[in-house]
Amino acid sequence: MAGEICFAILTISDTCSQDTSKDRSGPRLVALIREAFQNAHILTAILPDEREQISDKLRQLVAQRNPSVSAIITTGGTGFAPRDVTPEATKFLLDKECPQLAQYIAQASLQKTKFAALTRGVCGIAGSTLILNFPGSEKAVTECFEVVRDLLPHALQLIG
Ligand code: MTE
Ligand code: CU1
Repeated sequence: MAGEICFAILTISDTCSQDTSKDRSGPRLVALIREAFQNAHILTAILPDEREQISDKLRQLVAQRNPSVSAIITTGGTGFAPRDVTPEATKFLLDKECPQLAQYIAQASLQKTKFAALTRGVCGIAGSTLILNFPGSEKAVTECFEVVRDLLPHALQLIG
């Protein structure tokens, strides 16, 4: 299965979209996925904190075929700032929410830092693609990926 999986990593940040060299969490996620899923196909993109652009990109990835995208992990735009709209852009597309998964990530994150209470990230399924919203720091994506890593193979198998 590992060789077949296609992931998409979406960095969502006004700063990183203007200067892609500032993106730390996207490349970190790519490295973590490569480590966990050898031969995984990984697409990456960087977008500003614009709700419409985020939804359009997510919709395009969910509709993609050959290869179809099994999972999209977004990083950034989950907080309380006025321009943080990643969860809204994601929810708009979801067919199913996976609140227990989001809660499990939150629970594990809160063991690391109380500031984990300041993310609003959601998890859910759109079409046959799992979408996970992670916060926008290298530390946070490392902690959040650690939580989902062992769940992903079975989760993706169930989605089909
Ligand atoms: N979750 C984990 N696991 N580790 C972290 O360091 N940082 C928090 C939170 N979630 C953090 C975390 C902080 S400080 C913020 S402001 C929110 O994620 C929102 O981050 P974002 O706006 O970059 O998405
Ligand atoms: Cu913060």
